[in-house]
Amino acid sequence: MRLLSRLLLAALIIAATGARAEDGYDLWLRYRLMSGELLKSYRESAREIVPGTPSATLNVAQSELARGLGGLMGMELPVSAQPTRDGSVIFGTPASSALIARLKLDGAAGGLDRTGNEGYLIRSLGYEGHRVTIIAANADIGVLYGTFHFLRLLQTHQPIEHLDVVSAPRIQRRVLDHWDNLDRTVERGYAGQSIWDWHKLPDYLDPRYTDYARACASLGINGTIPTNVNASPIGLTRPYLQKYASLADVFRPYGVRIYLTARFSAPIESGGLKTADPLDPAVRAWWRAKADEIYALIPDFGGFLVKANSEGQPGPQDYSRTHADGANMLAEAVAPHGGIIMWRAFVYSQNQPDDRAKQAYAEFVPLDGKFRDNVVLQVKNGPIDFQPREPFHPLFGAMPRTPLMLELQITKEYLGFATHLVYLAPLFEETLRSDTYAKGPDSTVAKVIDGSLSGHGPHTTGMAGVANIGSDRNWTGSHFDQANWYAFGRLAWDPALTSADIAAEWVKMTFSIEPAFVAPVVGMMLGSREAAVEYMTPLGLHHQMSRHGHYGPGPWVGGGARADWTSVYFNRADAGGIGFDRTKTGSNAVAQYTPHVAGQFADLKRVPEKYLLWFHHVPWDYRLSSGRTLWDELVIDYTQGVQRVSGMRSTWAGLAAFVDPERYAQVSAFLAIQEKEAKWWRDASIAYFQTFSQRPLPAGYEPPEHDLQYYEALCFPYVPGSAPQPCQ
Ligand code: BDP
Repeated sequence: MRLLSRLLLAALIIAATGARAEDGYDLWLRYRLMSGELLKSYRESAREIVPGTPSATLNVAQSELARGLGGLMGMELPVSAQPTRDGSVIFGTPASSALIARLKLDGAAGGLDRTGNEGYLIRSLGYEGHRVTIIAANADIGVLYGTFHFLRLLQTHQPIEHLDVVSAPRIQRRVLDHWDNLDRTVERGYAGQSIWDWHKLPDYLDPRYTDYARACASLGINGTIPTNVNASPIGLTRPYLQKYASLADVFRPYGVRIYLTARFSAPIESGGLKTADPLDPAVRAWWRAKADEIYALIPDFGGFLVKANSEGQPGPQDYSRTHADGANMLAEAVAPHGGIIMWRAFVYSQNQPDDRAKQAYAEFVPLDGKFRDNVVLQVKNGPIDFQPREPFHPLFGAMPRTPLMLELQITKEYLGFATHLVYLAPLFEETLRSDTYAKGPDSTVAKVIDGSLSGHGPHTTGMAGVANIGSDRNWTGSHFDQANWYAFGRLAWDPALTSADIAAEWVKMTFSIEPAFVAPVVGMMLGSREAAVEYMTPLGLHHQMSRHGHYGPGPWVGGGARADWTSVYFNRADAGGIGFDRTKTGSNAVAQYTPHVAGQFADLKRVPEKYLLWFHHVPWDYRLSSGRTLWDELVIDYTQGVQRVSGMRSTWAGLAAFVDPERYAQVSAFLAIQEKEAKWWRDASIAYFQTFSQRPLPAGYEPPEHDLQYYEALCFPYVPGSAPQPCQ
């Protein structure tokens, strides 16, 4: 009896505090019961829901409102056709809601004229004697986005009595690129298998697909490419098209469109043609028919994403045609249906001896202005490959007559997989704010990709993120990696948001609103990317990871099939110094930037030190702005990276009281892994580079734990995200 009453009491406490086992599945959409004064005021401001004529999307908005408000405020809200009291939440479009139509929300004092197809406004108003909140948009999807915004205000404990929000996305195509294979492996995926259960599709629709679309919509992500850029020709065969069509049906109410990756040689492999030459009439006809077939199944199909003539993929150059010939052929096939082609600029060839960083520019700049209107060039943030830090890609300042979209990597292939806590918004923000000087000062990458610098009228704009999502219960392999999905979506909607604001929002929604928790965790997140740069690739080093699986350090990696897949190619360490000379005396990659930027990068005295070894080969005894030698500074940076991770561990150790035990324990364990691996990166890198510098470590700095042979001998044949590789 006593035991029973104790259990009852425990259950009551759990119900009252909202504490329960958390596995991360709910992401930032947890809607746990609030408490305190604010709850009282929310209960006055949100007392009933007033929908208009239903539609698939408006139904989603309504159930989200009910779920969100109900969860946060612990009550079921009545639904009414008219506002019957103060605290009505009226939502809809002028077409679906007579109330909203009557409120005349356009014109100077209005706002719907500023919200376009996807934007919304949220406003507190007086209506027939009642205080009401309206969530209004021109199209249903805008209402859904506005609904999520409104709920975010409550989740982050903002006042909601006097709202006047107008929001519209700065970028049109906000898409997730999944590098998922048809066998359910995920290239560079660290969160389990692919979430797409191809074998059971199209007949079984895992409820996770709906939850995925809902999470995307909560951020404004409006497109998904479910398959790998290293595409299988099977991916465009009829049975798979039917699978995508069933996914598209699930995603549609959430405003998420499907695009597909296309393998350039598919006309041969699955069409039985002898060639995939883009100028061959039969090939063109095959793609047109394929596009027609897809659109018959998926009327709102977005178009194709193509990786061609890169890393062994087929492409137009196999037939001595240009990237423009290839892209334009596909563009012609989807144009009648309103589709687009996202053609990747990530190309470099093993037959090209020139600096890998220069090759995309060399290929594409001569083609500026030669692409059809419905082609967008998808450019990675930097000229090499999603490294912990890269200067911005020179193409952003060099193709004024071609729409460019930005490609970011959310999955942390080069930043510690799922176990390292590395918040990527500062990396994304660094790229977006980089100034290309394409049209003088303030020609930032953000302005290039949002079209505001366009010299050729309005055009398609876009931002893609390589997804970090998989079948793991927490979606992304770790709790903190959810923040990277979140940050990508928020920045794609508004590239002007700051990493700090996004982090604070996410922490409050995902973990706890307590200031004593939010401040240290946001601090930890904001410093985490710099920590990773320091323990992996300080001072502009890049591409220093181990071969194949990219797990752990490998600055000694050399030889093999191609030089530009090795670390020694990029670090160029020798007795004389370290770094890649990309100035006039070296590869002259600096010349691909506009003169203002090139002048800065080329000048040893003016290059930002974070890019020093990216652009310069520097002697070991070169003095940095700190007054220290390059060698000492390198050692200190590597060490500082490790120390920062230790600092993150101790910060987290003091926060147990704010987090449920499940998530707390996993984050703690992962931080311990990160600390161990950060030390591994530091020690292995110092051990290797010391063989060239032949210098002692600065006083007080510990030598590597093992000798270089130990680190070089480590081998991991089974690494998530890549095919098994036997150890030699
Ligand atoms: C590299 C990845 C490789 C991808 C490639 C790409 O290691 O798996 O296929 O990017 O973006 O970073 O195509």
